[in-house]
Amino acid sequence: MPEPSSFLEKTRAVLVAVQLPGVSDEEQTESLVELRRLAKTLGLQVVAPAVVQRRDALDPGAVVGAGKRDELAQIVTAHDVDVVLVDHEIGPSQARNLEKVCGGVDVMDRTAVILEIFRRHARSRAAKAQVEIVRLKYLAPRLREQGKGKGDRQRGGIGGKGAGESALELDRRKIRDRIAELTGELDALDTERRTQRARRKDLARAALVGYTNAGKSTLMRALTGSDVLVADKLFATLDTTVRALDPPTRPRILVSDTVGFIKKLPHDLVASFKSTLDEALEASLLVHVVDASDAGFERQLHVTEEVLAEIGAGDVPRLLVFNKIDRVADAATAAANLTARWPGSLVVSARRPDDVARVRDALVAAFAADLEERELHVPYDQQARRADIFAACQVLEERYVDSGVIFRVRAPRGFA
Ligand SMILES: Nc1nc2c(ncn2[C@@H]2O[C@H](COP(=O)(O)OP(=O)(O)OP(=O)(O)O)[C@@H](O)[C@H]2O)c(=O)[nH]1
Ligand SMILES: [Mg+2]
Repeated sequence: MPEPSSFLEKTRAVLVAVQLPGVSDEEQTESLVELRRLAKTLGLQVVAPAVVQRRDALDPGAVVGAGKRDELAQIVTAHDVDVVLVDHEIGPSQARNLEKVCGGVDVMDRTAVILEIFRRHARSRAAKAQVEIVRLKYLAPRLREQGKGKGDRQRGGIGGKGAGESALELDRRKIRDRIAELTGELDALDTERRTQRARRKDLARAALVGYTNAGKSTLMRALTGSDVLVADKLFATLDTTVRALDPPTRPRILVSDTVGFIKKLPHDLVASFKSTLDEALEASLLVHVVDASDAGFERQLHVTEEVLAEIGAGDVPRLLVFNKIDRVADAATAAANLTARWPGSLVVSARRPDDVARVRDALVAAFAADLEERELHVPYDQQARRADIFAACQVLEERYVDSGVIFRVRAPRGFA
């Protein structure tokens, strides 16, 4: 399989899927709608109807069978297709086979599509390094000798970095060296991040999590007055951003915006984003945002829950927020059904200030319930602690005694 960067100048795509047993027609359709949106996020135009084949299993050799092979070859020629997108992760030989069937045009699997989006959207050094590591691991077994197929022209470099090396110039040993170098870079960044996180340890923290495009960043903006990126793209956000609720609350509540999830998320990618998501894992409340206007929202909700469990956040308390209700027909009935089915959830539009205020109130209430009344004694020579107390607690009373100040507070559980 050629390296994803070589698709940058291609625009005309066709989708291929193998419908396996246990996958309903509805689910198959949703999956293809999603792949189409992934393609659109990359600037690819899907020019023909998808080719869907029912099979008992994904064949390790040929992805499509004899009949569909001709159909696909015809579509590729008739629509002048540049790239075939497969709705599964496929191996190098499957890809080569499919390329042959399609007269040499490039083949890109779901993982490659997602990796390319991540590569383009990565902004911070950490995100760039994480994505590059996963890409290198993905590419290593797929490297081919030069000049074998249409997709092997040397363009773009791994990770789009200025090094000017293409995947083909880098042999596997060089790839290993580069991965080691990037891992070292990440470790250094991690130390930095840990220090920052330690400083926030005692504060009330909530994290916005959910399927990609659910509206996490939109809600983040509305809740905190920050200017995080909002875009009708999949995986617009790759970095975790942390901001306090604004207008401020006592105690201060920090909210983090995080990378979105998607089904069939490559495993390495999940692992690499674990460090980014650690931020979220330390939160005492996860605000799970769901796009209620998406036909597949229920499946998306489950995928998110599965990934959360996978990264070790299965037990963190949740606030379930169904978003984009403004886009749902007969919103009142839909909202009633959602709250009946998921008691304690909120149904909102992140675009409506009143709804955002309800989310805010729910956050404040969740943390208030978690506060315990205590007395803290702070000696006069440790008055620097005063700012920490005011940031993290509701201060009910301040008494001056000989040895220092006694604060009667409502503090988050475990506040030191
Ligand atoms: N109609 C409507 N659109 C919304 C709402 N919330 C978000 N959107 C739109 O949905 C798209 C995705 O919103 P984001 O906030 O970027 O979604 P996200 O969950 O951060 O997505 P990723 O960062 O890609 O995971 C944008 O075009 C938003 O304007 C809403 O309540 N109603
Ligand atoms: Mg976002």
